Formats: sequence, C-alpha cells, structure tokens
Amino acid sequence: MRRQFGETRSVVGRRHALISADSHEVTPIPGWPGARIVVVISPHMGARFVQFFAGMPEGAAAQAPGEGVERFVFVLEGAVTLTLGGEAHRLEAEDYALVPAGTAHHIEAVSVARLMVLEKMFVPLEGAAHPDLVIGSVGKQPSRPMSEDGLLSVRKLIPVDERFDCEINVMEFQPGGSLAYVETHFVEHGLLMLDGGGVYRLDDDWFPVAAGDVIWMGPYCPQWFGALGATPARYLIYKNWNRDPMAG
Ligand code: UGY
Ligand code: MN
Repeated sequence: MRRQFGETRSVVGRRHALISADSHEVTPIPGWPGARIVVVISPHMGARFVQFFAGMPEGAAAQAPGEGVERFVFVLEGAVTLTLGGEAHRLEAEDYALVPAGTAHHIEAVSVARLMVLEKMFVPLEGAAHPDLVIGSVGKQPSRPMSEDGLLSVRKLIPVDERFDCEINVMEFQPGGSLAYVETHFVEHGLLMLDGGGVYRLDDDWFPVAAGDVIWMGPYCPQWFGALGATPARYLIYKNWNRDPMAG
C-alpha cells in the first residue's frame, strides 16, 4: 500500500525491532534461486541469527546454508519437500524441520509456498552428541498450560534435550491473556505473529502487533505481551537455549 507520508509500524532500535509487512524489502540471497526473500532479522541489527521469509514459486529449490549453520524451516503456506539422505519429507502449512548444521539437504516447492526460515551458527556442547534432524507439525505437539488463569499455553517444537542449542515454541494467548511479568533475560528472541494480535512491550515502549509482524528482542530487552481482540493470539518464538552464557 502506498503511504503518502512515509508511515510504517516498523521500528528498529538498539535492542529490539518490530518489522511489519508494509516495510518488507526483497533481497536476493545465495542458495535460494527464484525465491522472493525478505530478511527481517539479521546480525546487521545486532541479532546473532538470521530470520527470513521465502516465497517460492512451484519448482523452486533451495540449497543448504553455509558451514556450521543450522536451519529451522516453518511452512506458512503451500507445500515443500525437504530432501536429505535420499529421503524426501513433505512439509505443509504448520509443519516444520530443524536441520542440524552440516546436513546436506535441499528444499523444493511442490506448490507455490511461503516459508519462514531461521538460521544460526550452531553452538556445540562439549561431551554431547550432535543433534538429530527434527521434523514435526505444530498441532501434533502437546499444548501445555503456562499460566494459572488458563489463558496462556505453549507447544514446544524442539525436543527438550541439551544437544539442541535453541528452543522454538508456539505460544497461544486467549483474549485477555498475557505474559505474567516483564521478562528480562540474556537469551534473544526471533518472533513471528501467526494469528490475532495485541500489545507488545519492548524496552520502554508498547506496540500494537498483528499477524505477520516479526519482532527481534535482543539480550535483556524487557518484554511483555498482552492479547487483545476476540480471537486467540499465537506466535512462533525462537530463543538460544541450553548453553552457558559465556559460550556466546
Ligand atoms: O520463552 C520466553 O522467554 C518467552 N516467554 N518470551 C516471550 O514470550 N517474549
Ligand atoms: Mn522471553
């Protein structure tokens, strides 16, 4: 949509960013020929990971990321196949995969598809084995209550296992539900609003947020969310996890 006075809900600060779809910029990146890539979070803003949308025409194919990089793929629309070790896994909307660093693979769109991809340098844990491939579907993960009022629940997409250096969850807030307190922690977040909306506190500001918005919360960014509206709000949220704060 054309905006006469250059308005946007996007804000980029030192310790947080909110990127709304009206400010998406398409930028080609290696390994994704033919795809419409929008990088929404990257080390250029201070994050230690990359998060991007990939719009793929039918038949487009993506290659594995660089050395030492692990990749999380979440299907927003359409269907893709993830092929590794000679085996093809079909992923449709709300299906996901965490592909460990060093795993040769490719991703092919079997229809027009839209993905959210998150990549980071894997941080190994001394004495622990390399993590396995994770493939799953949001609806198949148990929904665990997270608040006494019954208004907040979480689905964990990655196994609870210290071999993994990240956690990726889907949090669901019933209307009126909120985080119980303002969190301040050393881990950072990449977030995608999946459904509904509400108000996000980031540092000392409160922002209206809606489905499609992406948020980066850097280390120690004070954060809080309250759901507004008649329908539940859901978001996908990444955090670096299971590692010593000294490990980087
Ligand atoms: O897991 C988390 O730190 C999560 N509760 N943070 C958030 O929703 N902003
Ligand atoms: Mn948090």
